[in-house]
Amino acid sequence: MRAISYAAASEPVRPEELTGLDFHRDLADRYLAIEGLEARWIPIHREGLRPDKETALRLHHLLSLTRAVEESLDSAFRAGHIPGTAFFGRGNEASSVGSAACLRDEEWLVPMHRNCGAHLAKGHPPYSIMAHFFGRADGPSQGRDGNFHVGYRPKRITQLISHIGTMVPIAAGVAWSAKVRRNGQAVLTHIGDGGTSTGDFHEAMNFAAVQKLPLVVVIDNNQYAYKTPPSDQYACPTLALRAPGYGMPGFLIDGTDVLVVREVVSQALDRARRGGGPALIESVSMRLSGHSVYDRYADYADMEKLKLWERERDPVKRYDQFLVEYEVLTPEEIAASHARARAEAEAARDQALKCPFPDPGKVADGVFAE
Ligand SMILES: Cc1ncc(C[n+]2csc(CCOP(=O)(O)OP(=O)(O)O)c2C)c(N)n1
Ligand SMILES: [Mg+2]
Repeated sequence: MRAISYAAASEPVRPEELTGLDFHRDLADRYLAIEGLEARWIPIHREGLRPDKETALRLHHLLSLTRAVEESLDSAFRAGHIPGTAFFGRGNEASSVGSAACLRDEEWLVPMHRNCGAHLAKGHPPYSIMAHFFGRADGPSQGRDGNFHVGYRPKRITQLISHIGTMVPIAAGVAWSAKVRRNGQAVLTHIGDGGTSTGDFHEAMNFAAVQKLPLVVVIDNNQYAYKTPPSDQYACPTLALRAPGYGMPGFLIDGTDVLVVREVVSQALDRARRGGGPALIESVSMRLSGHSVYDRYADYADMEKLKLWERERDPVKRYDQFLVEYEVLTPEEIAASHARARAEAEAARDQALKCPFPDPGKVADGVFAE
């Protein structure tokens, strides 16, 4: 499966074929690639996506660790250890891990508030994430901010600005810097389906296309923006169709399959590194928990649909099943990997709970330029 060189893969799709897309049904064994005015369905050959054992274990660890870190944080919130609120990316693990795992150490990740897996895949240690959530001195913001409003400079992960949409121009700026420096690096950023309705998003996409920046933008379409479903958010059948309007290739993929995400994102990053310009990838998943820990999801969500996605498109379970079906790992190896991830997350949580709170006298340190 080669995502970018798809020309001979299938007949071009007629525009009317895209109306009434059903993300659960229509992305089960293929994805959509759009270049210029042509869109094509690319069949997914799962055998061709089979990772070697070392890669398989690494991806498994990251997916499982993401789930375990968020579950540990959730229980810590309920025990009163997290001030304010918390957002989790349950359902989004494959999109976060599969994309950020493609970045090189020296490249920048510009994540959003549901990309715990991207932080972990880029190397942000669970202890640092936990200390941040608990407002402790060892957190990157030393108690000044909360939840995934966090970056991690040693691993080139930018700090999040709360206002939805504002990080896309920043990602474009980082990519512009890479282009000016001719350092061969690409930049990866994530944005939500709701975030694509902001002016900042459009400005950044246009700028990135005009300047041919090495930027890969992943839209994590988790089918809700707080309570707003896609039908009340945008009128095009897929957000990937915006890509040709900006002048870049677009992809619509199943974002719950870590190997599909990894394949398409790595192709787009390679193209960007070679000077081919930006790409837009709509990665579809389902937000499997409420908007935040306070949200009463069942009050407004289509619970039948949610249960279907939970049963058939849970990224962690799906990858477990793939690994067994394609005989990459044994069920025992998978169970051991889950146990390791859980132990790592819980050890990080326990250690972070022992970390002192910041010294109040240092609250202004680093805030103003000397
Ligand atoms: C400009 C702006 N408006 C509102 C908010 C409050 N808010 C935070 S997350 C969110 C939902 C965003 O939805 P989406 O972009 O789909 O991302 P998701 O939360 O679904 O991952 C909202 C409304 C905000 N942070 N910034
Ligand atoms: Mg959303």
